[in-house]
Amino acid sequence: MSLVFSGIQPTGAIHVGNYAGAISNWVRLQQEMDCIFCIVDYHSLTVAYEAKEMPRRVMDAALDILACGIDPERSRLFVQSHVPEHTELSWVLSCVAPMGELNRMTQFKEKSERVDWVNLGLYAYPVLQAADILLYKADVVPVGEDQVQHLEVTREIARRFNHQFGDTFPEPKPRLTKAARIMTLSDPSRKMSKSIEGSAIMLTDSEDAIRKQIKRAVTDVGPPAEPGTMSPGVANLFSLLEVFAPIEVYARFKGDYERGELRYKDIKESLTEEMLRVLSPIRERRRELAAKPGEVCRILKDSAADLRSRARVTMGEVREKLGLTACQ
Ligand code: AQP
Repeated sequence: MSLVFSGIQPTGAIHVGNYAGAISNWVRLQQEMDCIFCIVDYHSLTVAYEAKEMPRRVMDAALDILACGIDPERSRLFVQSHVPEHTELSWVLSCVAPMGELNRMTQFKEKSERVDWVNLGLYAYPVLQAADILLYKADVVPVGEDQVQHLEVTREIARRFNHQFGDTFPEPKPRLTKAARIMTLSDPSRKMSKSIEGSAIMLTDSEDAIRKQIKRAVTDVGPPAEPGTMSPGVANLFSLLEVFAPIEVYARFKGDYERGELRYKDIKESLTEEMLRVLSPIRERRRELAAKPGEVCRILKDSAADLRSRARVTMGEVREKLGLTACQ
């Protein structure tokens, strides 16, 4: 059976882009595959943050993910730093990771432009991500489009390790949703992102805030890049509609668009209602879970205990292959 691994950073509240591009897929995949989901707190150390805020951020991410429908009876949900083998494998993999590939990473380039000085962790981010995935020998990785380039690095690292030390790791494949890249509603040229203030609809935003953001969504930004193509703002509304609305609603608006009869006001109103319909039970579940933080911690700790034993098996094999066996 395929093994799924995916992660999310505790860098802020989860937004509808994370839901559309990744978490909605996690919820679907857990019905048919063995799934491991991770709150990647080590990754989030690569950008500035307040240490005293971290426990709350991790808890918020866990609440959001569980409220979206991740079932702890079916899937493992854990915190990356609870399984220290992630960083151990990351060092090993950094010794086979090609710097030429890492130098090309778009996310590194974009994130380094936003800071005064660049830390090594931000550069090595894809190597730690490779360790996250390969530690469990996962073969399916549901992610948004922005992570596909990083996953290619994981595949390259797996190939190089296998070539140098013998067959050990599978080459994991990305699994994208139809809405793999949701853009900022007020600026459809930029990816919706947690760390860019005001760029996202958060799962926990009030109904009023969601209504206002969708109402103000940019639809026309001059003529389309190519005649006959949808403008980026309208394409973004359709991507969101595809995730949040039943297929008939999506098809009806697509038909309107093709006949030149699409009214932006109508698609925005419909998207608002459909999004609220999906998000309101998620918000309700989140409120219930937030009242039981002990139970949420138990889920995270039980998963970590189970995964730590799997991680130790892989690290035993890796140490053996590397010859780190003296005096054992
Ligand atoms: N705009 C997006 N559209 C579709 N998918 C997205 N993802 C992120 N943004 C979008 C996917 O969500 C998963 C978790 O993302 P992450 O938190 O690990 O890191 P990220 O890609 O860096 O997400 P953000 O929101 O942009 O966070 P910050 O601002 O902290 O960097 C991933 O599968 C990602 O592809």
